[in-house]
Amino acid sequence: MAGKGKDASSSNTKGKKKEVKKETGLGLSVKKDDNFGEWYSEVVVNGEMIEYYDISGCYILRPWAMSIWEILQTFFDAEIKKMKIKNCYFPLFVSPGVLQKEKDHIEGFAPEVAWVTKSGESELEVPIAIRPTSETVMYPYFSKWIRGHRDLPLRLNQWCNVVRWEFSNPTPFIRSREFLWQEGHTAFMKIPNFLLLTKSCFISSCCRIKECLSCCGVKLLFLCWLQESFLVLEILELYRRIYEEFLAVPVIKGKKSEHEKFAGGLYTTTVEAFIPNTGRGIQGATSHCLGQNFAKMFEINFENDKGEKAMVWQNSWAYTTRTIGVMIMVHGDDKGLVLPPKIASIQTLNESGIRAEVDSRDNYSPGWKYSNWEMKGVPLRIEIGPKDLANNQVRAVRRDNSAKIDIPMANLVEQVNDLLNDIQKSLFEVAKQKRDACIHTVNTWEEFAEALIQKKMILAPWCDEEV
Ligand code: 87F
Repeated sequence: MAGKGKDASSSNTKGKKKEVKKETGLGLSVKKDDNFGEWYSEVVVNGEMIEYYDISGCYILRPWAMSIWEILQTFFDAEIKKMKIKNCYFPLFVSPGVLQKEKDHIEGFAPEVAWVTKSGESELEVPIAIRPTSETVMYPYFSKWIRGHRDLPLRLNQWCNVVRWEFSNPTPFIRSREFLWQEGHTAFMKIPNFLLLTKSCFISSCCRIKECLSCCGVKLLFLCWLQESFLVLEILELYRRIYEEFLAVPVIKGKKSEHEKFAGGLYTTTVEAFIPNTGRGIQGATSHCLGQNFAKMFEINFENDKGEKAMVWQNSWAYTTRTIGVMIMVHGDDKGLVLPPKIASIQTLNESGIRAEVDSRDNYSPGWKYSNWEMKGVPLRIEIGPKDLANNQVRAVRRDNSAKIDIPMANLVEQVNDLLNDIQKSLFEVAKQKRDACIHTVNTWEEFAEALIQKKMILAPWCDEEV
């Protein structure tokens, strides 16, 4: 191949690196452990995930990022459909009237609500809000659509964008003013527990719920919350799978404290990740049991099978494009992105179902191309040189640990599949070891403060009571 590009991978000295960066746009100017914030900004841009935009806190998601979102979306969408959850789409705009209905819980959030006040040159008679979340948009229609117990359960989901005008330090994927998410909203009638327990399908599910709840520290409420928790925890398990099975990021399932829960609900469950470089935990996704709070506000009532008026119970749950940012922060290295095979849009060997792309650009040298794909985090690179051809083999190079493996052509599909599975597993294990090495158990306030300074993830006794 005729190459006019420079081989960035072979330039180690500082001077040379700069030269390469100027000439090719390749290479990062900072190391992950030296300046994490700067490293992250460079990785998302040079890895072609993000382009900065001229409105602060808003970012362009380039195809490389969007394809990851689509893979997560395909998985989650199929799973929720199995749970009889249906997709819908509600408008982006909220009238001030309904927003006001929810004023108690929205009070703390009000500064983040963005408003449209003008069309062209004329002021709108009534300004309209842009959804920061869709409770107020959807629940008036839940109230209209739910009449009798036969209308229940109502299980809806929407894939959309929301806008929250954040003022703290915006960060691509992690904290942006507009982001993509799915938001699920369900309404159901609460069946007395003895009825549930006579159904074998629920009995077998109990075991799973019990497990999850004990890890969240909720025990006493187990029986009476059984039914409301069921979907909440099923969704939470899907969120765990998104992080652990797709993004290879270990998470901890848990229940938020009273202080941190969604104020509009009864309790909030969460998957929490940890970023070793910052020593901070980060909320991965939440699944809420709303109880009857919104049903009261929006009068979501129905006639039960005895002809009596009753009020629905509700759940809501969401995960966002933040998932991608967490994955980048956990796996990325000094060469750029490191993408787990399951979410990488380019794997190898399309025909056998492996996502692959041939880089046949003849205006770049092989070395330039290696660095380029390393920056973009492709899990496995396959090189075929004249020697390889003569020996009827190819050379595979792993992105995660740089290992080089020669593969006979005859075993290509099988070995590549094995390698991709191994990379996926190994990324998770390495991330988990790193995370676990940061977990510190403390019993006193002094130990707590010290562990915090050392950027540890703290395991401490917790009663969730104010003293
Ligand atoms: C910002 C502005 C206005 C979060 C906000 O988690 C309102 C809100 O209600 C707001 N930021 N929230 C809480 C969202 C709760 C809930 N909504 C449905 C979810 C899951 C999906």
